[in-house]
Amino acid sequence: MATRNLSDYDINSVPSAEKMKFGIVIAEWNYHITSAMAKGAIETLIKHGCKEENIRVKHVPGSFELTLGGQFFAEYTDVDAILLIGSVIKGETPHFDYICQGVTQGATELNMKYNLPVIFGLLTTLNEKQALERAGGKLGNKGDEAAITAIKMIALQQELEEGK
Ligand code: RBF
Repeated sequence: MATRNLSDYDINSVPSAEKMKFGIVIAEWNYHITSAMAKGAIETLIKHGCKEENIRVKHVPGSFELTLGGQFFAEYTDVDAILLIGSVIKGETPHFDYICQGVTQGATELNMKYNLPVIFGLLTTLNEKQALERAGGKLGNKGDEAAITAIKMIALQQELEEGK
């Protein structure tokens, strides 16, 4: 099966992000990868109308800390969505599985607990090459995908809140 390019989307299907506020949590592990993902996410949000001052960026040490970083955003700020950006690369120990499982579970719980879009921008790859390919390389940028997902989920929430 061909892998989808993460930066390909129907531009007309994306609502305006002009009035939306975003929090981005970036893991410092594999920072050459996560910073490229965050750059993609920020550029995509701005491309769709988001104002720079409505994007707040914070860092956490590793992907395992993304969940709590996201919770801090949900508790202490008025953002409309939170993007969790991390890159976990499989090593020789089972650490990979525990971290991926922890973040997946954690992100899901934040979505439910706060009724807020918390976007899973986590690359879980077998090696660095696969991660680079998905962080602005030949398979696009998962940061772009996370940004588009955040905009769409906020728009969906607002639509239903307004009874549409
Ligand atoms: N954090 C990541 O974001 N990506 C990784 O690939 C990653 N690999 C790790 C491998 C090992 C053996 C350890 C001990 C930690 C790793 N972490 C990684 C850091 C982890 O997410 C977390 O920051 C630390 O375990 C401290 O809670």
